[in-house]
Amino acid sequence: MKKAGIVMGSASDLPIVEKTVETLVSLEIPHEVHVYSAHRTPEEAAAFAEKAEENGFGVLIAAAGMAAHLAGVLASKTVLPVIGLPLSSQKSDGIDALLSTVQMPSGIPVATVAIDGAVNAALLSAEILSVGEPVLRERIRALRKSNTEKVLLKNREIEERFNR
Ligand code: RP5
Repeated sequence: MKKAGIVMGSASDLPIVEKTVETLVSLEIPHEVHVYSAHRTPEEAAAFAEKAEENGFGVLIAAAGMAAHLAGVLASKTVLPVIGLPLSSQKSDGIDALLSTVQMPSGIPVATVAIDGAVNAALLSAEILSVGEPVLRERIRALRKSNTEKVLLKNREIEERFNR
C-alpha cells in the first residue's frame, strides 16, 4: 500500500495533527510525519513534494495555520492528491488558514477539510488510498460502523434521560 505523508508547518501544530496520525494508525495505513514550512523552509517543503511519488507516497496531508500556504506549495510540486488541513491557533480562529488553503487558483487543486478537521484529513486520505485496496476499504467501513454505533449509544443514553 502507498504511504500517506503528513507535513505540518510548525511543530506547534502537533497537538491537532496527532489526531490525524492516530486515525491513520487505527486504519493500519503506512505513513510519515514531517515539519516543513512553506515560508521558513520552502526548499525542503518543495523537495519533499517533488520526491513524494518516487518515495512511495500516494497522498499528502498539509497542516498549517495562519497564512497557510503549505498545501498549495506542496500541490504545486506534485500531481499526487494533496489534502489541506487548516488549523486554528492561539491568535486566530483558523478562518485565515481556511481561506489561504481552500482558495487555490485553477490548475493546482487542494482538497480542503474543515478547520482542525484532523480526523477527516486522515479519513479522506484513507479513502483515496483505498482505491484498488479492498482490505483498506473494509477497514474504513468497519471504523464508520463503529462510530455510528457510538452515536446511537449516546442517543439511547440521552433518550432515556430526557424522554420519560
Ligand atoms: C504556520 O504558522 C504553522 O503551521 C503554525 O500553525 C503557525 C504558527 O507557527 P509557530 O510560530 O507556532 O511556529 O506556518
